[in-house]
Amino acid sequence: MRDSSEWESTSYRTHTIGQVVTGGKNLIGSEVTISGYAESIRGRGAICFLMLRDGTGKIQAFLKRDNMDQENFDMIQSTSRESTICVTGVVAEKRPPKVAEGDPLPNPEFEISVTNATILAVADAPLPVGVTDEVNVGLDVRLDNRHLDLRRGHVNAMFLLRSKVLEYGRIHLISEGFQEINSPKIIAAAAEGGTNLFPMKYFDTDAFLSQSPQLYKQLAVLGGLERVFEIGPAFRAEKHDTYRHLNEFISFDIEGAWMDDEDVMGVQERMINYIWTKISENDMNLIDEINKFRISQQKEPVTIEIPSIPFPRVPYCEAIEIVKDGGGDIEWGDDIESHHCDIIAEKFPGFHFIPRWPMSMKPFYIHHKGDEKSESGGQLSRGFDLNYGRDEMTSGGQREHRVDILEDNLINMGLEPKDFTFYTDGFRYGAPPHSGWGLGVARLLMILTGAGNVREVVLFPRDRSRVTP
Ligand code: AMO
Repeated sequence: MRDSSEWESTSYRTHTIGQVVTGGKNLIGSEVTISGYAESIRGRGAICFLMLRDGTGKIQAFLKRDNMDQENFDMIQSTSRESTICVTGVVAEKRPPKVAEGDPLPNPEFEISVTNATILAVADAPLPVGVTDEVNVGLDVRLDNRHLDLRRGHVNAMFLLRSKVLEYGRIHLISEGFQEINSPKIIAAAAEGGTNLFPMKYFDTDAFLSQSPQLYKQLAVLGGLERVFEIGPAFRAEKHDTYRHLNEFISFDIEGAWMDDEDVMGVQERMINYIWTKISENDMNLIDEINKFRISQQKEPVTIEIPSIPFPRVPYCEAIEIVKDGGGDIEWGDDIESHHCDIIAEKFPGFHFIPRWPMSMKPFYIHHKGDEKSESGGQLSRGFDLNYGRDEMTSGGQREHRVDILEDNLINMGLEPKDFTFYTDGFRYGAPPHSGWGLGVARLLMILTGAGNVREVVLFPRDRSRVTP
């Protein structure tokens, strides 16, 4: 539920339900108008108890046939759950429940003694997804009916938390001098390899949906914007069907001039530390709401432990040794897959960076220093990942700012330099060394909410089988 103490009145309410519930003492005897969803409608004959819920709280409205328009009373008494209703009435203190002698008195609760009420919209019955009942419907049915699923307390709390994560992330980056940008999502060249692009027709030419703001955030920095960030959609035509991949996801990106990989790892860990700190200070009510549901499902509650910084650095070469020692089948030059990450996570269960990947495994824009080689002689790069348990949260790195090497990289990776002149031209007139990263927002939310699937924390997920709602 949201804190609405500062909200102004609107045409449909003088007060939010949250304002009445928390400020009820000062409102006793006053007339208020509130609007909400009918969570339950009880009572027969001449009286009716209506539990109303808005996004800020729940309150009981007490309706008496003799006190109001009788036709309206009858309609409300026979209406369906989740219908929306506007009521006007007087705030009263609810009679407190009996307490045993010596026990503390509960906080006073308030109700509305209704003088006027109207139905704003009638809900169909039955509901395809229960809002307050514990109905066991699968994720697919919930996502098909996301508009109702979102009304459930813990789902609502997850999306509030998501908004908080973005807010705190923004605040932190702005405090470190980053400015927000918006890069185009209709593009002509691939940043992250050409195989997973969604093609589209752009008037008479071919274009694609952007896989990442990568090349544009770099151009912004080359242009002198120094430190930029963007929170925006990225599209990947990947045929993955896993708990952590979507075909459209929100990428939280930064890019900064005069910074190397280590510098931007610092930005990342400070930002994550700040997000966790702020959540533990301000938003434990949301975590409690999520845990109430988790406990009802016999799931472990989530805990918010502020990750201490710096996060461990487990360089790629060391990570490979850890996996091998743990019995994993891996060789230098292989990708570190989830089952390998499980082995690393036994030693490093929280956030940990994996820096210095082989250059051959990183995109063309990643920087390498010629003399940084593995024991077997393989070229190392300034690319890194941030992992948590078995999941990758972030990729990033220092970027190649020397245009001749950048063009060699393109050729070595089978790409056409002429397709990238809009990008490489940006490096021809003086280019600062720069670095950045891209963080998958939904993956971070999986940690905070305990969700086992990114779809839980994405409003309307897009995967191979879902383009609606
Ligand atoms: P990368 O491709 O690793 O790097 O993506 C960055 C982060 O985005 C998230 N992510 C995804 N989340 C959900 N579904 C997907 N299909 C998906 N793909 C990626 C992950 C990942 O770590 N340009 C670089 C970033 C950079 O170097 O600045 C990039 O896009 O959490």
